[in-house]
Amino acid sequence: MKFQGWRHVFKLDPNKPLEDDALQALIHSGTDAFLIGGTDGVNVENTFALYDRLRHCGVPLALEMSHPNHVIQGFDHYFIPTVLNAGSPEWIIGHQAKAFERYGHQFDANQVTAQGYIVLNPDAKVAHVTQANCELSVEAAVAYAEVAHHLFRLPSLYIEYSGMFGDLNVVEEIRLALPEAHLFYGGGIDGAEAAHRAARFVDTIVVGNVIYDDLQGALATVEVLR
Ligand code: 1GP
Repeated sequence: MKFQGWRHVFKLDPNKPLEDDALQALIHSGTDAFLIGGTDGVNVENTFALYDRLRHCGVPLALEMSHPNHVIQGFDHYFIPTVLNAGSPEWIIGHQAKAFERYGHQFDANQVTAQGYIVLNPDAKVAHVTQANCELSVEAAVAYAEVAHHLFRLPSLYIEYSGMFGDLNVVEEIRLALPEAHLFYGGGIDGAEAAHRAARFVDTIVVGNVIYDDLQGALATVEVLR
């Protein structure tokens, strides 16, 4: 299934340990895809190790290419994030240009998708690393999304609250402004209820940290698919 059809995604961090039993439970959960990515301590070795454990699992695998050194062949899909409200141009276009300089010739354009991130939790690691300006009014957050969709014509947007459950008013306003954009939401989804609340306004919900904190809570989020 192409990413446009994904409703639920588990985001796996190559730098976090995950027992085989837990991985098997996630594989058989019914999720639409695994997104591999993280901010801290991710390198080509741990990314490949996780890919290797998943490559025959039957669930679509996508790599979030947040660093040009971590590209691995074989994924079903590649997302290239650009952090729209980053404080440093490196995270808007610098790393992406480096990735294409090195690997552009290997990419099938149909497998690579830009993800326009709007990072809205100032305490998230990704906010620190990218020096994101998270102090955005609702109107400003909507404007970032509109620029990304209408001017830059990015094929997907990612409303990122990593580590906290976000302000659904912001998410709803972006949805209302851009009914046709493919919206990802991630942040603080820790069970079925949070999954349902976020899924009302976006195409794809992304479930991350809870996998490592409360596996049963993580598995319960797949209920949005039923
Ligand atoms: C992180 O958006 C994802 O990039 C998921 O967020 O880890 O808070 O679930 P959580």
